[in-house]
Amino acid sequence: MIERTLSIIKPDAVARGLIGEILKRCEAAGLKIVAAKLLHLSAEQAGAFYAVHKERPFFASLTEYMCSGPILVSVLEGEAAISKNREIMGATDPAKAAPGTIRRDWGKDVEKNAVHGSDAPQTAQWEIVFFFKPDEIHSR
Ligand code: IDP
Ligand code: MG
Repeated sequence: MIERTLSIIKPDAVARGLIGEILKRCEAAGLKIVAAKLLHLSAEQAGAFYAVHKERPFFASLTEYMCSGPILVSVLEGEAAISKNREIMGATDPAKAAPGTIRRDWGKDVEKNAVHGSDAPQTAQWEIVFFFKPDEIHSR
């Protein structure tokens, strides 16, 4: 089934000049970039995006990190896009991520792990709407 998923290249990866390398992996996996923009989140926006984690001990540090610099948010579209993107991202902790995954190659630690990807159809839908208006998404 053709799906859409939300991808974020996080501040540490943008700062290290990895936008091109990471998007190349997405395209190589058959995921089309149907929307994209560079944003610098406010603390309020980062908190709202990660609201599901607000009781976790790492919430304050995570939201501070996510607004520490610009991020690249994009919508990826393709066959099983949600699980395919999670697959090329690798496990949350780069040290536990499979060889050849984005997080294994470029994540610094369990927090600064280079990328975000939606984890299910419902979250993908919510996360895409969080960042994009319908007319900013261009299927092709
Ligand atoms: P995911 O990004 O692989 O879906 P989640 O459990 O949804 O992982 O966590 C969201 C984000 O919170 C992670 O990508 C990472 O940046 C951060 N995070 C998760 N677990 C930890 C932790 O144990 N310490 C610090 N940050 C964490
Ligand atoms: Mg998650």
